[in-house]
Amino acid sequence: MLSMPHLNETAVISDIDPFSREFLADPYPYHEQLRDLGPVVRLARYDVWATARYEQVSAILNDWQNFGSGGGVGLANFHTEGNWRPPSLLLETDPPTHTRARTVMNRVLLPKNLRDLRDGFYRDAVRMVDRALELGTFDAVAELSQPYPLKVFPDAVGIAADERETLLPYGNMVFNTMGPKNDLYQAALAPVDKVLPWVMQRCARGALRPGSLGAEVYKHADSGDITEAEAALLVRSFLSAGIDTTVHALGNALLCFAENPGEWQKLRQDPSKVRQAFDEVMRFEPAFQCYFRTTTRETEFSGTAIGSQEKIYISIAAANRDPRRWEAPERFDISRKTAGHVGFGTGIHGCVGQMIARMEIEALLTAMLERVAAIELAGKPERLMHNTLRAVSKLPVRMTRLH
Ligand code: OVM
Repeated sequence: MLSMPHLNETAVISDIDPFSREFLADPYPYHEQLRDLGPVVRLARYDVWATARYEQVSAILNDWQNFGSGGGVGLANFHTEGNWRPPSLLLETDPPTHTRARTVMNRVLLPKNLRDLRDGFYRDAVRMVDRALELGTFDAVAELSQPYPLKVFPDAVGIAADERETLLPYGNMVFNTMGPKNDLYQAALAPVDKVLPWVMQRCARGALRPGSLGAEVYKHADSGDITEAEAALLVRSFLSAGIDTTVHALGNALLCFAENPGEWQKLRQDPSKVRQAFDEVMRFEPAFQCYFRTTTRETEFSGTAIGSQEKIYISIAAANRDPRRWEAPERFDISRKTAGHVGFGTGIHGCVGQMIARMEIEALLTAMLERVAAIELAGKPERLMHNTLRAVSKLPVRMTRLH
């Protein structure tokens, strides 16, 4: 099979550039083109494979044996070129190394370790929502979607309160450098010499509050499950994966409700649907839109022969709006059945932090549901230009307080 060259005659070559300004500004028409070109497409611009259909995206994410993460989950192949940081022990590894790291993180993030965080998350949410409501009209990114996760999540991880804003250029670096070495990549990487040492200092055992999630990771170093250096890397994964994702998921949630006021009213009528509503945000507008896998060997995929050590671009956002899978995918509808969306990924690398992310977003939305009668846009939202994240950088809104 693998040596049959005719297999590749069916693979469509496209000149779509998923990291061009035009694509990033409005990806959805391009997603449709990519999906319609075929189950797997060759991107001429980067000489990589791409898939945008739900069936293929979920198949690849559930096949770590053929589609590995050890080569990194960006465009660059770590096996042939270096990277600006030591690889993540979690994101950028395959079994058995991944399994060992994931088992530790699964234990640290067990519901019993997260339960006690809920009240604090809710108190901070109430405080920030009340402050925003006093403003009435405000930038929801500056007042809510940035400061809220930046307060509650690092508190939970256990790092000191000073200089936390450094986590924003760090996250920007982590996610933008998954793209090609364009201007977005270069600008994000510029502060690396200042930012990366700061992050690693904050991951040290002695820098973490006793009883925190970070300290829990180090307990697994004490028991010999992982080394001290591996514990630091796993704490780094919290700081890498836990800020931008939640900041932008919250921004996207607020944008969805500001643009679909009827859905906010629907949710107000039944606030117990808040979890379901957030899943629809994650389907409709996943913050982490795309990433890559690297083939570990020659493989046949959807009728196309793919060589070993080849990169494949995976569009989460396109899969989540594939009309082959979803009814009226362009409609933001908090009542729909969202099960199966890939906004948190799927398979062995599926988001390990989703419980804590959900707790954060649900606490903030719940505080809002108790206080906010209506949300409306008070100006034009500004889009963040970013290689892999879809988000707003500015979201002018007016929120009306419930009496
Ligand atoms: C990590 C990491 C970084 C970015 C994202 C992510 C979505 C993990 O360093 O482990 O998961």
